[in-house]
Amino acid sequence: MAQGTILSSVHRALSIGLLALARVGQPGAVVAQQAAVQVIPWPAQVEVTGEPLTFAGAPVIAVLNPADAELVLLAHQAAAILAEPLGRPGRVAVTPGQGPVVLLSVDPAFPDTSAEAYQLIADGNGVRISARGHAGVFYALQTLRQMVRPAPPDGWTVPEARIVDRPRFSYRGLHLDVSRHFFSVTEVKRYVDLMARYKLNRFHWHLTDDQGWRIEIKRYPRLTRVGAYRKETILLKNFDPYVGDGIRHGGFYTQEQIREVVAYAAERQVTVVPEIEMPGHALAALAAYPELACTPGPFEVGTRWGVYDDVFCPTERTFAFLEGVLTEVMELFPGRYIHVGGDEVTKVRWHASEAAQAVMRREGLADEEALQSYFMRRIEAFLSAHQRRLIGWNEILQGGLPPEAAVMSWQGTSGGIAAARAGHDVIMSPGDYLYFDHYQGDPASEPLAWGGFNPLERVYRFEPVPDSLTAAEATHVLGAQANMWTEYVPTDAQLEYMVYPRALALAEVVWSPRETRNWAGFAARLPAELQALGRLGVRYRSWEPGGGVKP
Ligand code: TNX
Repeated sequence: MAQGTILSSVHRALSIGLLALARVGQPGAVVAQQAAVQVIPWPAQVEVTGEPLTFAGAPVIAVLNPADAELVLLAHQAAAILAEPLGRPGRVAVTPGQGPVVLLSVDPAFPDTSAEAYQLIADGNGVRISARGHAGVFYALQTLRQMVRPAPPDGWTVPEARIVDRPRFSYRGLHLDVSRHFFSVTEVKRYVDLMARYKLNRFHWHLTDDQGWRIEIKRYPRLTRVGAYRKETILLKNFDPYVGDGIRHGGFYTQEQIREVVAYAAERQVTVVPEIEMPGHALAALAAYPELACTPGPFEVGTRWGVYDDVFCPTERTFAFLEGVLTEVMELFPGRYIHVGGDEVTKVRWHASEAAQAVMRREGLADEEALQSYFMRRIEAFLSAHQRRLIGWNEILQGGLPPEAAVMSWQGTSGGIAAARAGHDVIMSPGDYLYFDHYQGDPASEPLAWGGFNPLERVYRFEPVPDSLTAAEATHVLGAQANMWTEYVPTDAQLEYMVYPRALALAEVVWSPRETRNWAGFAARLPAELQALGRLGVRYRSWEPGGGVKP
């Protein structure tokens, strides 16, 4: 079906349903000020076609395809989404009825083939949203949420506009480390909910690390019974001499809770990418099962930050264990990518271990770097055999990697460039732009952070596709992701302070067309959205110079 046919069928549905148009009054001065469309991330095409429109009564949300259960669910989500700016929910009518209508439709012949693309038309008939996929409808609603305002006494107003939108990148990620500090299911859901508002669609859940194992694995109950708790946490950056706080810290998610989060995310068009760290950052697992290490142990769950020498030993026992873990992980997470870490693996134990050296001899591996590559190839083969794809931090490139494996470039973009040139898919996640554990202002007036300096504007200026890539190589850049490591982020309030508003800058980097990106425009649109976040109780950081307020 051509676009014109879709539109005319939408028009037909509307003219049946909209006998009484509820457009009231002339746009007044207040309404006129709202004429500018204020949306983050900025859409691909925005055309303001007239004066702001004002409608009486609550918006009636209708669907063009009432047999489509997922679309009907979206209509109910729409009622809640619009309640936020309007202060009261819209009314859901499954088929168009009377009154100003927000009409949702999914059309397999929608001209843009991306399931995330959509069109939104606001005119005297109301608002018409169409898309090829449900994701597109969801994103249109996030756009609309930012466009509507209440119009006293009981109505609403929206700029008359036509928006045609699609994401620049398919992978738009935000990460959360729940190992260094544990965050409850409630906070994790809120994290996902907030990211979905800005059309971010991949939640990278860093579930295991030296300082805590956070996912229940039924085959290996000691992972959470022992590995989910540390006896204390290092105080500040007090490495020398070490001083701990003496307070036990921990927690984990049951498989039921994981399923709950995965389903919650799916309803918001977010895919969860779980990370199970190997062969390094594994001390919590070794505390639970010391036989997986190259030395006898015993080990205790990490209480300080940084890199530990005790890593998984590359034995058959370890591979059997990890395959058991990954089997349960794959049952819980339906997404294509399974993140297996691979970063910061010291080779001290492997070098001194007879078992590790025997594997090197057996496999004809020249050195311990080649042994790590062998380790990753074994895991990759296992995941591939189960139709999943391995993703890991850029160190997995060392020593060679199967072409299907994807690379997350954290040490600058060079790992990503090398990976794209070698034909791997890449997610850009460089520390010097996209690490949200870095400072946002003068450390003297900020809460203690890891280091670095990534203020809002720097995040905004990140460009995921390096100029040095050819057009063909650039197609391997699937998107970008910001990482939230939580060594120095012990509370929900501080988490939100570190992530907002930087996640809004990230959203525009990964969604909006490169040529529309404009810092001044973003900064002008930001206050309205900060107000919206404030209404939700999000403890974001004020981004003006000197605006840091400790949470
Ligand atoms: C490096 S980024 C790490 C993390 C730390 C982070 C702190 C990466 C793959 N590894 O384990 O939390 O630095 O910024």
